[in-house]
Amino acid sequence: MAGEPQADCLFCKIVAGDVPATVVRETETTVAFQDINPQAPSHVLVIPKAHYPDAASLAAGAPEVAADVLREAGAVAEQEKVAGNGYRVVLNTGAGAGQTVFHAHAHVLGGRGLNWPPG
Ligand code: D5M
Repeated sequence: MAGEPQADCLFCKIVAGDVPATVVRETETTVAFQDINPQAPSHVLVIPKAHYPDAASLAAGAPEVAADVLREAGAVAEQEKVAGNGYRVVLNTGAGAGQTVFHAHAHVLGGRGLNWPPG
């Protein structure tokens, strides 16, 4: 069922505490933790605790939680002290766009200049 934990999902295992992560923030509906392969001096992932495969399905199935994820992305940027110089929130959607973990997540990147267009 939409939103239910998936046994084979890495990020569901992080939510459950079965895989370790460096958690920097947590709310009733979200968890934010350090990306294991950082692409910027500050690189944090914000995920919904509920399982949705990508941001679009999250927004369709639980729009209030999608809003929580975006709100937390901003809170992470403030907490990481990267908000002042600008930061980027990335929602890779689909393998062709670089999505490798099919549990919705927002990358929050900052602490360096970020080029446009992205690669
Ligand atoms: O982003 C998936 C991201 O998830 C990618 O930047 C690496 C990160 N990742 C993968 N495994 C872990 C663990 N165990 N802890 C923390 N971060 C992790 P995507 O947009 O799907 O390419």
